[in-house]
Amino acid sequence: MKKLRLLSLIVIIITGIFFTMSCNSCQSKKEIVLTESYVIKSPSFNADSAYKFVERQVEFGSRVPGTMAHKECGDYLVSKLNEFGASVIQQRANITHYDGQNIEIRNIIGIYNPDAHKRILLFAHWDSRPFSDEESDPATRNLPVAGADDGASGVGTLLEVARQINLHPIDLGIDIIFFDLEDWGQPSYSTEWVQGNWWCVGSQYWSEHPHVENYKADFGILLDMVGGANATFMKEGYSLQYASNLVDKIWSTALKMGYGNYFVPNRGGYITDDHVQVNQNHRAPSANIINLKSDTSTGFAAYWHTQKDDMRNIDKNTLKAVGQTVLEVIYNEQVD
Ligand code: AHN
Ligand code: ZN
Repeated sequence: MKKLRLLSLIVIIITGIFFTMSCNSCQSKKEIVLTESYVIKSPSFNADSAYKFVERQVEFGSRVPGTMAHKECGDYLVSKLNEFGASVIQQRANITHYDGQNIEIRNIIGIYNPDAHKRILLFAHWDSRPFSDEESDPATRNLPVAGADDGASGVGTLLEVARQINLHPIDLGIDIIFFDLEDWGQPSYSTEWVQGNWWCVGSQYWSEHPHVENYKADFGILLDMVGGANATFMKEGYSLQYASNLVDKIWSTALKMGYGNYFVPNRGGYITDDHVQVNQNHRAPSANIINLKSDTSTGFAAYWHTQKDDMRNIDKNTLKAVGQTVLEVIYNEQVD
């Protein structure tokens, strides 16, 4: 915090010098050029650290519920949240999926300042999709995705946020939830469609059975596919419908910090994602930061739900833009 204040002071002094200099010249030109300088309040988000958290998850293998990789990665996420000073609650439940299969879900929740009234909810899904149904080759489309971007990027970013919160404590309540079973919706090549909500099952379960009775947060932020190079975070439909002020806050914060090339002003479509049930069950007005594309047939990055969603697509600059924006939004909130 001391370093941060010193940095802020230096920025203010430099700005002051600049103003004094520009005013000398403005007397002759008779105009004042106001340069906007934004002083960052949050600790620095370390993208190298976040990248390693993404990589570590991918190393376990596809985190498909029911597999060893899923179990081991879940244990890893619990241990990291503990290491970063959060109290951890795990939520387990059995659900029946569209094919009649019984699946155990495991939502992992890290809590800071459990008694604080003002709370922010941060979430991402940690499971991987069991098929690569956007592959055209029938030989590969039944293989699970590596899920570097689709899953691991959001979780890795939030682990780095947790690490920073531990290093720079705040008074706000923060709840970080890693939702399970987001990505086992029926494959796009299905011929029989079973009626039901098969996407976002972990968040659906939590929204109906929160870890704390009558749980509510002041707002929530979902990170989904936040690691791709040149990602474009369009303003997603449900986010604007349920949490337009929050969308403004996030996007304007990103813009002020120079991340306007990622947080674009475009309006995106309505995406069925973990924030929908959180919003509908009034747990928190929530926005989705998700990489949306207008030049692909799916509306997502070209590698989405294919065998190509691996570490080669993960770009530290994107992780930095998202992580620093989330931290800045958090550290600008005041406890009232
Ligand atoms: C659908 O395409 C229905 N939902 C996108 C949500 C998602 C899938 N995010 C990651 N994988
Ligand atoms: Zn997916």
